[in-house]
Amino acid sequence: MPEKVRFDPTLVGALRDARHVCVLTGAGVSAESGVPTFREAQQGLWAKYDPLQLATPEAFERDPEFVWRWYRWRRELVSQAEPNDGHRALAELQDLVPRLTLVTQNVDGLHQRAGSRDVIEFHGNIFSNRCFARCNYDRLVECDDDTAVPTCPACGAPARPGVVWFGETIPEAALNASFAAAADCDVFLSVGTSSLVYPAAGLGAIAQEAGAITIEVNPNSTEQSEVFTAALRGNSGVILPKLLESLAH
Ligand code: BJW
Repeated sequence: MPEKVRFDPTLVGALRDARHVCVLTGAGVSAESGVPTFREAQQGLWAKYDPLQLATPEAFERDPEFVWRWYRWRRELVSQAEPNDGHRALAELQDLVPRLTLVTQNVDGLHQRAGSRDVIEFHGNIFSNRCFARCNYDRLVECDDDTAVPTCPACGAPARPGVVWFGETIPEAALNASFAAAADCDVFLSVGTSSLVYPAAGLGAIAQEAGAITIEVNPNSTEQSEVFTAALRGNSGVILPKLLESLAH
């Protein structure tokens, strides 16, 4: 990435004049904080496991202890990670436009730690425990008790991480707010997501159909690249701060 980057003036103008910006983020935005993405090479101990086989209710039913070990490893990793320039640029953007809705598929809380407000956590939060028997218990845990499989304090059933697994529905409030924001915004940014997992991957098309300028920020092309008005190729920790800089000129 050269020092001086020139973005298409139409895109910069659209962002500068936007009434409502909607941003969808994925694992790529946390990659520069050292949090591994899903569909790229995984690190260390878990390199030989497919995360997609672990993020399902069936995997939890089969071997809850094993699934908990994976989530505890990730909780530890995320606790030690710090927000990066991409997270910080999005937090800053919130104060530069009249309205910004930030929808994240990430469960790591790094946007909030960077200063973003009212973040919509589409796939939940890794630091919460939820009842696997669906008694509605769902709380952030202040300290992990390290029991192999913790129990729900409300009903005694096994507790699970408070995230959304494959085949599970998205929390209703998060889903409705995200769909409404995508349909209402005039600029939509899709940042660091492979755009493979629905319904989150459908938000860009909703925005596009509603007439928004849609921009993908990703070093690689995705299944949805064609849907977007424009692609900014590069790491979000580099592209987003430069995009913000260009707003000022
Ligand atoms: C960088 C970078 C840098 C790297 N800077 N970028 C319609 C069609 C087909 C299927 C379905 C459909 N509707 C529903 C489905 C089924 C399913 C689905 O989508 N399957 C597909 C795989 C085909 N969806 C569901 O089951 C969802 N539920 C649902 O729809 O309920 C209704 C329903 C129920 C039953 C039947 C049918 C409908 C739930 C999805 C839950 C996803 N959960 C996970 C795990 C969360 C918990 C956890 O963290 O453990 O969410 S899976 C995983 O994927 C995680 C992520 O949020 C999600 C998306 O991944 P993401 O963020 O895009 O990461 P990657 O790794 O894929 O990509 C990283 C990107 O970053 C890459 O592009 C890199 O290039 C880029 N990158 N470095 C910027 N520095």
